[in-house]
Formats: sequence, C-alpha cells, structure tokens
Amino acid sequence: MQKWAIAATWPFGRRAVEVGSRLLDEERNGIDVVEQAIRAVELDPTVDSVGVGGIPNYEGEVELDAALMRGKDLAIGAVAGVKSFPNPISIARLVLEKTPHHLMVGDGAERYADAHGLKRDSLLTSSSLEKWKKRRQRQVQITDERWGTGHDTVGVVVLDKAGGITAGTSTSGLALKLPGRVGDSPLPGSGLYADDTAGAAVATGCGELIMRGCLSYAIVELMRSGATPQQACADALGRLVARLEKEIPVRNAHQDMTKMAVLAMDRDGNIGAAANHADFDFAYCLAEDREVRLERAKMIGV
Ligand code: SD4
Repeated sequence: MQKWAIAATWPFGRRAVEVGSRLLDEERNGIDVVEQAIRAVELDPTVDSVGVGGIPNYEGEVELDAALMRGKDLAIGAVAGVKSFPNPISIARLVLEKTPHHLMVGDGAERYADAHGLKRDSLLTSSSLEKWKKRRQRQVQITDERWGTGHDTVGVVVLDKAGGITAGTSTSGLALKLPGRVGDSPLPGSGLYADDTAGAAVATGCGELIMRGCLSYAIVELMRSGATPQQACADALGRLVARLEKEIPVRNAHQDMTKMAVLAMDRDGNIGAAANHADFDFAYCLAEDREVRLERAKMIGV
C-alpha cells in the first residue's frame, strides 16, 4: 500500500481531513487535496474564523488571507486582504499555477479571481455581524488587551501517494484587525512551508508573533537536520518563546494575542504538533487505518 497522510489545525480541521483523506485515497495530488480540504472549511459558516462567516475587521468587513505551497519545486500561491470571495484558497491556487507571482493582495487579487470566473459572495453571516456589533459596542481598542480575541487558521499538511508534500492555510485573521492588516498565514516560511525533501509545517495563533520567528521554515529546516516533526515543532516554538519571553508573556499563554501553535509532517507522513498554550487540538488521518482522529498538542516548556 502506498503511504499518504493528512493533518489539519483545530477541531474544525476534522472536516478538512475527511475531505482530503478521501481524495488522497483516490491518488489525487497534494495541491488538489489541500485546496479541496480548505474549501470545505471556508464554506462552512459555523467556522467563525475562516472564509464565509469569518471574523470582520475593525470596519466590519471580512478580509481573508490564504496560501498554498508545493513541496516539489517550493512554488507558492498566496493572497492577502481579499474581500467578497468565499474561497481565497482557490485564488491562491490560481496565483501558484497561472501567474509568475507568488503573493497577490487586495483589489489586484480580487480582479484576477474575477477574470478567472471565481464567484463573489457575501462573507458576513448574521452571527458574524452580531458578534462584530457586540465587539464594537464594547469599543475594543487596538491598545485594549482584549483586542484580537477570537482568531484561528485552518492549516493543512499533506503527503500524497506520489510522495509530494503540500501545505495550505486560510483565515480571516485577527478579530477587529485594522483594514489592510496581514497575518502570518499567507507568508511563506511563517504561516506555512513545504519541501518534498524535508517536510511541511503550518502555524496558527497570533501572526504578529509567528512571523517574528519564521516558525514554519524553522520547523522544516529542523526536520531536514534529522529532528522528528514533534521535536522540530517543540524546538522551533520553544526557541521563539525563549527569545521573546523577557519582553512578552508568551510562556504558558492565556491571552489570544500571545498564543501560538504549530503542526508538522515529515517526508514519511509522521506528524508532530506543539503550542505555547493548553488548547491546541489537531485532526489527522493516515492511509494505514483511514480513521480521522483528533489529538491535543503538547504544550511546550511546562
Ligand atoms: C493571523 N495566524 O492572521 C492568524 C490567525 C490565527 O489562531 O491563526 N489564529 O494572525
């Protein structure tokens, strides 16, 4: 039997893993698998931090970031600050496969999606609008420590039957973010990284901290040097926490603005995860038994 494996961040990643594992079994390539797995989460309005129903920015508009990375040639397709498209991951795929570019933002990315026939739709739901109104009534300011509360990314890592490694991410970013703010998720090396010769990693949590440590790249390079995915996640996140903790309370984090979590897979489909808080669950499925499982990541340094 040829190996395949898929893992995705958070309990809502279960949906991504269910969709992706079926496609992997049918021998679809990693790009197809990651795109379809992430689309399923983007289209679910009950997931309040990704795609339709995502968390609006300070002005009440949903702005999305997404990316795909192909480990065969290190090619990237990423979009940032995209409005009114339910599936930014599909725009990211267009960027990867049809343009000479790797990262497109805002209006330009939207017009490119229009030109390729992707459909616009409203991303606000009655529930996301209600939550936004309540947040704004509390007049949460950028300097308020509650600011940014409530944010998650779907991050997916895949080993396909041909041995290809692929990673993808999609998120609405931080609650009440300033319009134009971009997180780690569409940034190669920070929110995601994939290399067929070493493995893949994705991150979720406060993008402003994750990007300071280029966490996903750091994890993949540790795997290249022989670390298991578990060791690589704990080591890379541990180094960033140790580096920042004098300035920022990032050890045993309780505030959303200091939480970080990472998920990785090596070339053999082994999976690892780590967080600087106690609440990070991820979903995964392996070819061996085809069971979709949820697991809690180890918290580092305690
Ligand atoms: C961001 N990393 O935009 C994303 C948000 C997230 O768990 O993943 N939160 O900063």
